[in-house]
Amino acid sequence: MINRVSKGEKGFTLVELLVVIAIIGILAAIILPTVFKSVEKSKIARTVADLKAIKAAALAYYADTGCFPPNDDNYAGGPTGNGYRGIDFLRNQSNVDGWNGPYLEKWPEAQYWAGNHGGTYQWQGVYSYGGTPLDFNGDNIADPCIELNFGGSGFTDDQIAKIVQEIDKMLDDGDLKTGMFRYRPNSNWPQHAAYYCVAFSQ
Ligand SMILES: [Ca+2]
Ligand SMILES: [Ca+2]
Ligand SMILES: [Ca+2]
Repeated sequence: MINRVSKGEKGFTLVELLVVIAIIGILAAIILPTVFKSVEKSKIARTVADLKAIKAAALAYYADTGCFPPNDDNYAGGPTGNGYRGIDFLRNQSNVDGWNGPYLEKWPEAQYWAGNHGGTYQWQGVYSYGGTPLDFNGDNIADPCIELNFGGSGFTDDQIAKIVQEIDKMLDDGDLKTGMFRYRPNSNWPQHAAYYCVAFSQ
């Protein structure tokens, strides 16, 4: 009575279960990286769109005023700190003749890289780091650029390099040492930041 149903007629054997579990594992291993990859891709596409929008705004600012906005690090120590990111695009903070903005609806947030800080976009302007100009056309004169700052993002240098490599492929020439988008083309450039040139200084 008790063992009326013989083995194999009902339910799964242990071997069958193990096979199913193994197949699920293999499928997950195939699908999950694809999902992560598409999430990464959308973040990168968003970053590329943000950088292009800031570039267009900087060129519009230049067309009106004949100069590029000053480095917004000038304001970083101000009372509202990060609230000053890209401030000259939003209001005429520097009291420049011809200013006819706002040139952006709001300054884009780069918060989506990571949970807490995730880095920021900063308007770097025409800038030299300790005597090393952020120069993109080899004339040793700094060119106006946007900083993609990964400080506080929690990423390792390797992870940052991977992300900016993907951005470079979509935005520029795919080479981090050349073109309009660069990440540490030599050791004199700062760590934790990549730069997108918006124009060459005349
Ligand atoms: Ca900066
Ligand atoms: Ca230059
Ligand atoms: Ca490049």
